[in-house]
Amino acid sequence: GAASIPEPQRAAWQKHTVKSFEDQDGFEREVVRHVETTLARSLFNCDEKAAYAATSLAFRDRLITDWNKTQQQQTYSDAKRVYYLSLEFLMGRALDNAMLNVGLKDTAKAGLADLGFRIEDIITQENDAALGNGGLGRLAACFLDSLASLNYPAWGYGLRYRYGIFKQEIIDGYQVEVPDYWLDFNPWEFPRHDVTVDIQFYGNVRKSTDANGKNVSVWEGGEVVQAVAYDVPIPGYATPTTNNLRLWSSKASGGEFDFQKFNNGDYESSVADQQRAETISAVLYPNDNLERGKELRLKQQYFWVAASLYDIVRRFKKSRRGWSEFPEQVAIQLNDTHPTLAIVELQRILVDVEGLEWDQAWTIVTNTFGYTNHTVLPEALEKWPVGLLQNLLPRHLQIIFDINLFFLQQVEKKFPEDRDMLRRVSIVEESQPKMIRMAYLAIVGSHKVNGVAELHSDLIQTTIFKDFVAIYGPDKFTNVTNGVTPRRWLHQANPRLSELIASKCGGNGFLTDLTNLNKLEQFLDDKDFRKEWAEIKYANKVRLAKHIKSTLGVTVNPAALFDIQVKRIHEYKRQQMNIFGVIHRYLTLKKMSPEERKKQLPRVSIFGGKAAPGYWMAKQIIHLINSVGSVVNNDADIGDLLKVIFLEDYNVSKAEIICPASDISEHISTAGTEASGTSNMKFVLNGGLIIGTCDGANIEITRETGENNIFLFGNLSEDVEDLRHAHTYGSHAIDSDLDIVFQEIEKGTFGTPHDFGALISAVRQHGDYYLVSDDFHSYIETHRLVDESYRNQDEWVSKCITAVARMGFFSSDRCINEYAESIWNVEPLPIKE
Ligand code: F55
Repeated sequence: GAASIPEPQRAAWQKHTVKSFEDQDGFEREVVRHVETTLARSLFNCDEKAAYAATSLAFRDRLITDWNKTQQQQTYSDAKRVYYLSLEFLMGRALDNAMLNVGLKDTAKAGLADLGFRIEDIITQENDAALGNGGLGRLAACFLDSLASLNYPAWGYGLRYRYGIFKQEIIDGYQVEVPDYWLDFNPWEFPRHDVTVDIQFYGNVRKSTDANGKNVSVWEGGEVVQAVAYDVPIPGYATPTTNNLRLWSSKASGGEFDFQKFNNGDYESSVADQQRAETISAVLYPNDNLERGKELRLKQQYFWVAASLYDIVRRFKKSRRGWSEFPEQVAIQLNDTHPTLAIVELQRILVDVEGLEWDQAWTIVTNTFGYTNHTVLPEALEKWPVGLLQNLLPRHLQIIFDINLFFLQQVEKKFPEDRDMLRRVSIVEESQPKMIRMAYLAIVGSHKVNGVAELHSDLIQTTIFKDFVAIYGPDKFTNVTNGVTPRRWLHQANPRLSELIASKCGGNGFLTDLTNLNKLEQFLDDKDFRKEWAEIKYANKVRLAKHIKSTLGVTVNPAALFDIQVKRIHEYKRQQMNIFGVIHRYLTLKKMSPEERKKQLPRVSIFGGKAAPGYWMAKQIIHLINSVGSVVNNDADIGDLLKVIFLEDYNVSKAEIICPASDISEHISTAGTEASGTSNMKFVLNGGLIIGTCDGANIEITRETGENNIFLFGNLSEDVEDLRHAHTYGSHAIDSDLDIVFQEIEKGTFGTPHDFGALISAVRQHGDYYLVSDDFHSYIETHRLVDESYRNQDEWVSKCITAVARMGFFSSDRCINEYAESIWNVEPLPIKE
């Protein structure tokens, strides 16, 4: 263990223990100290980057004190810990969040002003930590915030990618990807060069007998890569609890170079080895909801899982408890199937390294893990070719085969003679080549499996995992509806609304118990309150309009209805339907007389989101949106009545500007395809309404906020199968309004028609898998209702306030408490000052 200072010397330590600043004067002193000493600069040489560096170092110092205290008390108390394993943590910026969580943002604002800076200019210097694709990665970040804010002893484990999700540029209407090198200055991470783990790959397995004559497997040979820990403090809101996010970075083992090769003059090969090792944590895979079976991806998964488990087991062993107590000390949550090898790795450690019997080890393993599913899309379900595993992780493949064997024996007992059942549920898919089905392995190796919204949890139990419900019974499966952290997504993103709410709800208590929002309903008829509410929304739209002007040069009218769809671009999310709807609106306006046009409600249609670099259809959608924008935005007949905006490089920090600025946001996935959605929650929380399908969490948002306060449309998930069948086997007449839109595109109104041919033929010729045509009419009709409703501003504002008042359920705090209670069996551990 680490060395500790002997008792007689501790008084000296305590006398000098670091005290962080408490007021403006203290803050300024720390900033100047960091500028002059840490950065070795001066007041003659301090730009905004330096001021950001010094400010974040000042706050970092503050966090460290609480962080150390938290880690000490969590260790000392011996409480059960949660480990959240996620290949993605979409954290965004840390400084603003840290200032608000310790309650010193106003202090910093005044201090920075005194030193000659505007706080917004300083906050925006920070690079986003963009270690994720979309909802799944951002959910992990919200969960860390809630775990700390609720005082749960919890660690996140992930990969320290050198490059996060690519930056998106739009050039001539097309997406261009630019690498995201974000680490040039990152004050929020602490390299722990003393916390390393050697990770083995390849090699082979030798059967042998140990001293007691027991059969054992020895995994030997192959190559070794070193994992180095980087720790990131995660401050809770208004609590000293500061948890840890541990990110692993890969490095060649044996130091900078392989000395032997180096000394032999084999420089090239020694540098190549080093680079190959560092490649493992080099880049985040940019696919959302698509699995592509690349060896490097599998290496990333095992590297991260093996390092994390070694670390977790090492920590457990310090408690000197028996192995059977492992699940009472450790809960591990798998964020999707990406960390499923953790199940196999723990079994390997317990059996091969610690010498436990298979069954005893397996009981420990299954009681330790929980698995969260985030999708039912078949193309997103992870499968790995047996050959790839055989080569990279030979011992793990054997263990998987054994897990499968025992599992199938159990199934066989319960369903004798049901050969087809065995084939269906086997972890090993008997295809050519054979594949390991990671979701099945995750189910078999966990004690709980959850979906992320009610409909989604029902769907997994009745479709993709139906057989497993029959095998294990329904209690193994549960729902935990997603949530978002109100600290970042209300308090930080929308400070004026947060302040107004606080003034009506008796202070900031709603930020830690979001159900307190319900007090707002009492003020529904309060004139001044409503006026301020509307003014705040308007100011947030002005802010977004400025961003649009400065980034795209397009002027939009903040008084227009802002209609926003921002999320990863995917056919199932149906941005194509949205832009077809925009074209329909444009054509309708064009047909009108100038007098008639004057009566129309002005609209700004805003899109944003990245396409996976290899997802050609998604890139076509981006191109169509931009092409429509350049025609519509320059049409003198149309003017302010319609603007079409594609915001470049949608990310967390842009979402913080966008979410507070919507009148309506679009969550229009084909029913049954969007597991939950979480931006729907962020937009409503910020006083915008939703147009959406009966999908994911939209359904629960409707139940909570009332069906008069949401615009639902489209076919239901139970009808999707039949509709698809009818497209393929019946005659498929497409919607007449949609047909008019297609004809206009084909006329060349928005540029070379050929460019958009695939988007049209997906609907006309290829079965319209996402039901764009089936839903188009009700989509257009519902947009008409939106316009109508918006014209009555009194009614509109009432809907918005009512919806916000009823959003309490969608806090990630509620969600984390549900996980803690029904899956992890952990209790909060408040940290003593
Ligand atoms: C990333 C990589 C792979 Cl290999 C597969 C999926 C992803 C990914 O980014 N998935 C994702 O974001 N899923 C989303 O998870 C959210 C949180 O649960 C849901 O709200 C959303 O519906 C779902 O699509």
